[in-house]
Amino acid sequence: MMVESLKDALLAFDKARATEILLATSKANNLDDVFRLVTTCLAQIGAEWARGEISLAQEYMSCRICEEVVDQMLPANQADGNFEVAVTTIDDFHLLGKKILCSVLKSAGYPVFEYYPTGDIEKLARELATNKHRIVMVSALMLHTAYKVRELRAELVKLDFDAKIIVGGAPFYFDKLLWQDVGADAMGTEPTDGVQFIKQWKEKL
Ligand code: B12
Repeated sequence: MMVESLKDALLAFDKARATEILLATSKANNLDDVFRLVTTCLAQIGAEWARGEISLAQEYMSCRICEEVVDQMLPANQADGNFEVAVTTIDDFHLLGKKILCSVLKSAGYPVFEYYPTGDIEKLARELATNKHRIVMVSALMLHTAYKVRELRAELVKLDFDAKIIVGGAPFYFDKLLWQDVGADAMGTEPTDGVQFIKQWKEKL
């Protein structure tokens, strides 16, 4: 119901209506519900675009509107710890999920080092090892970028750097075993899963 209303508003480029729906969701529930609503709605919009039912402009604008509204709702940065977590995409310019994830981690008190989309996996691995990022979160929205996690793992092994890799994003939800296949240590479906994994692993690293 909410998904349909939001989708209608987004596809009509009706930012005011989309804002109303997202604000009502955040008041009635909590931010996790807002993130879930946005993710579900944009997944449907992506599927409609893939079937040729809507234009790329509608898909793009839907994401932009969500980004603008969600930006105003994201929790404040509370990060003051010294355990830094790395968050990245690999050659993937779908950045909204990563932005939300970083914000949730910071609000939970974990400083985040954000790596920007790069195709140079060897360099990324070197930087992760040099900066001693023992927990690396990768957001991947396309199948071929999800497979790049396997290359990242191989590069980290070459450097003899043991990091925990947690992945999230559409390809991992379509194929529930993909995270194991690409050599990740875990998969999260919600940004708060990232927080849980840090709590679970931090002491052991
Ligand atoms: C918006 C969108 C775009 C926008 C992106 C704008 C931007 N600045 O981000 C634009 C129009 C630019 C775009 C471009 C493309 N896109 Co696009 N896009 C989407 C769409 C509709 C929504 C993505 C999104 O923002 N979702 C909302 C966010 C909030 O959700 P999320 O990222 O999943 O994140 C949430 C959770 O997953 C979780 N999470 C995410 N990561 C992680 C990580 C961890 C560790 C944890 C714990 C949690 C977590 O937290 C978030 C909040 O809850 C998806 C559809 C889909 N199914 O996702 C297609 C989709 C990803 N795109 C697709 C494609 C094909 C493309 C293009 C190749 C199209 C083209 N021919 O040009 C390009 C490639 C761009 C590139 N090089 O990266 C395909 C990929 C298919 C595949 N098999 O790989 C999809 C699935 C659409 C489809 N159904 O076909 N896209």
